[in-house]
Amino acid sequence: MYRRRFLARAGAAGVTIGGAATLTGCLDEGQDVGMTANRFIPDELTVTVGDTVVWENTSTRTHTVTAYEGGIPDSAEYFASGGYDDEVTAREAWNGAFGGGLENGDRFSYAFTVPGRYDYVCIPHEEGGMYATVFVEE
Ligand SMILES: [Cu+2]
Repeated sequence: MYRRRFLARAGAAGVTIGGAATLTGCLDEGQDVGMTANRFIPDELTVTVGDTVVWENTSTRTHTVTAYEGGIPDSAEYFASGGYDDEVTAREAWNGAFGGGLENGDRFSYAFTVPGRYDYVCIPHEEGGMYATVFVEE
């Protein structure tokens, strides 16, 4: 259900999902989600269980990919750039020494093994609305 809706919208935006996602002028092969100064591109992505999503910082600002602990399925393993085990630790690390920060060209990946909805955020740009969602289908 999500996939169809996403693809319909993605088509308009020029995004192709399927092994390698591309967004002209932003994403290169092998990346699924890129980043502008204050956005994840695309901000909604639908994948299948078992898929690995690759984020790449395609901007010149430092960003994080940090899952909302209450925004992922209960049985899913927590994820955050920097490899932190939970959201509190990820936020403390960022606030303390920019832990988990992705610089231009840095990548972060996560293999989705549990279906459901995953909401995540960029800690330094949360107030600017830099958060996004991955939908994982069976
Ligand atoms: Cu950011």
